[in-house]
Amino acid sequence: MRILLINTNQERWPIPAAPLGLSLVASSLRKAGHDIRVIDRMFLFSQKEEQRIFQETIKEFKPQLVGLSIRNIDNTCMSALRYYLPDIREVVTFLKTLTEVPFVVGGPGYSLFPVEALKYLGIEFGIQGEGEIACVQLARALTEGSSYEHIAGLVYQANGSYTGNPPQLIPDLEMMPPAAFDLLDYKKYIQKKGYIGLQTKRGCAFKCIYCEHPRIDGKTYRLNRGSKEVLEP
Ligand code: B12
Ligand code: SF4
Repeated sequence: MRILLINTNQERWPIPAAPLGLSLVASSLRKAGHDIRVIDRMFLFSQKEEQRIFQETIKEFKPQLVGLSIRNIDNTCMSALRYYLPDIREVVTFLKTLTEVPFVVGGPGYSLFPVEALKYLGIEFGIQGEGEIACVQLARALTEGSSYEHIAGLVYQANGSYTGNPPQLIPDLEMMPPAAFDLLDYKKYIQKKGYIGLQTKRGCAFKCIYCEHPRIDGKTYRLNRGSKEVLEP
C-alpha cells in the first residue's frame, strides 16, 4: 500500500523536535512492505508552498492511506496560549479536497483526546498510543478489505458514532525497527539548532496527578534498544 505520512508539527520553540514517533511508525510500515512517503511541515514556512507540495505529492505518489502525526495540542504556555488543532484541521480540509482515501491520525498530543480530536478533524481513523503495530494492522486490513474493529488502540466510526479499543503495549520494544529518519531531511533539524530524539525507555508506573506520560506511553516501564544501536542502526 502507498502511505503518505505527514508531520503536522510546526512548533519550533524551544527547539524544532524531529518527528521520532512518525519515523518509528514509518519504519514499521516499510518493514511490512508498504511504500512510504513523508511530508514534514516543520520547515515549510508558507501555506502556498505547503499546498503546492501536498498537491504535487498526492498527484504523483497517489497515496492509498494518509497518516497524520500530532505531537502537540497546545504550547502549554499560560501567558501566550496557542492551540494547534485549528491549523491542523485546515490542513485536513485542504488534503480532503485532493484525495478521497482514508486518513489515520496518531501521536502523543492526539492520544490525549482521541475521540474528540478525531471528531474535530473529521478523520476516519485514529490510533491512540503506540503506533508501530496498530498502524501495520490497519494498513493490512485496508489492503485486504478485512475487518479492523479488533485492532488495539484504534478509534473509528461505527453506526454514526465514534468508538475505540484500549491500546495494547508493545511487549518487546527491541523487536521494532529503528526510526526511518532517512525518509525526511533530518539534517535540517541539526542545522536549525534542533534535536534528533533517541528513546531508551517507555512507560511509567507512577501516578503523579499533573502528568500525562503514563496515559501516553503506558503504565509499564519497558526498556528500548540501547542508545548505541539507535545511533548505529
Ligand atoms: C521528549 C519530549 C519533548 C522534548 C523533545 C526533544 C526531541 N528531540 O524530540 C522537548 C523537551 C524539547 C519538548 C518540548 C515541547 N513539548 Co514535549 N514531550 C516530550 C515527550 C516526553 C516525549 C515525546 C517523544 O519523543 N516520544 C517518543 C516517541 C517515539 O513517541 P510518540 O511521539 O508518542 O510516537 C508514538 C505514538 O504517539 C504514535 N504516533 C506518532 N506519530 C504517529 C502518526 C501516525 C499516523 C500514527 C498512526 C501513530 C503515530 O506512534 C509512535 C510510536 O509508538 C512527550 C510526553 C510523552 N510521554 O509522549 C512530551 C509532549 C509531547 N510535549 C508536549 C509539549 C506541550 C511540548 C512543548 C509545546 C512544551 C513547551 N511549551 O515548550 C514543546 C514543543 C516542542 C516542539 N518543537 O514541538 C506535550 C504535548 C501535549 C500538549 N499539551 O499539547 C507532551 C505530551 C507532554 C505533556 N504531558 O504535556 N518535548
Ligand atoms: S513520568 Fe510522570 S507519572 Fe512518571 S514519575 Fe515522572 S512525573 Fe510522575
